[in-house]
Amino acid sequence: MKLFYSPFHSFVHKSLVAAHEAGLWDQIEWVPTYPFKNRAGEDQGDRYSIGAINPLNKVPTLALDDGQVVYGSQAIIECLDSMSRSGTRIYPPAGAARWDAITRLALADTMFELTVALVMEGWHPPAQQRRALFEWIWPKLIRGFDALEAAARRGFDGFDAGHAGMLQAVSYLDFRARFYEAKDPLYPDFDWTEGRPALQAWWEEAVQRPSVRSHHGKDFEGDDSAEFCQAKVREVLAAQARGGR
Ligand SMILES: N[C@@H](CCC(=O)N[C@@H](CS)C(=O)NCC(=O)O)C(=O)O
Repeated sequence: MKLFYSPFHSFVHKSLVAAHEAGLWDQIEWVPTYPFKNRAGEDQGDRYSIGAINPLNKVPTLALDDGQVVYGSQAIIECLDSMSRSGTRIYPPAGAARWDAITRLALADTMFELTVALVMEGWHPPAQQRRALFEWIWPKLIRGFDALEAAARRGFDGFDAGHAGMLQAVSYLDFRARFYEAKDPLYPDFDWTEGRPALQAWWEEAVQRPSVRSHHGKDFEGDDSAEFCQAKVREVLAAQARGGR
């Protein structure tokens, strides 16, 4: 199977965490995809577009060997979890633990997407940035971090899909990841660790997991050309054609 994803390893990717936890790391062909190089005016048009296999043209996107495409990171990690070869499952069975895990996943993933929106807004010159957007998003992020701190204080039992989402969301906003540098008009020096010792302690332990160390902080080595990406899109389309999809 192929995973189309952006190989910036300064933050934790939950789909890579899920693949590693499931013992599927070696079953995956990594296809570097840079969705924002598709923006008009930057780079060369749609060189990395995966719109032919995912109408949203978003990463991550998983393509199974029979051509079935799974997108939406929650769908991807649930799919990987269902194929686990390691015996580890990050989706608990139906019940309180599952509702807690998928609710934390929803929180973390929304925090991640809101941070993506801030990053994109930050690409505009300061005078053109919409202050109202920052004023709308920041209270959600701060309450979100506070909710994660409260959850960490109550304590966690094991490692689940929500934790994978937390690793991604927290690391993406972290100033050390350099995705969101000190240029925010409201919180230029935001440091999520301040006043959140339980979350920080959880983070420091969680990043030691082999599934995180597999990629976090490591440069991607391999072909990340647009030609490679497009060749892999064509392979997915060919598999779909063979299967009558
Ligand atoms: N809901 C999606 C969000 C994924 C997402 O926001 N991906 C971004 C990269 S960080 C993307 O591909 N953006 C390209 C675009 O929106 O055109 C998921 O969880 O998979």
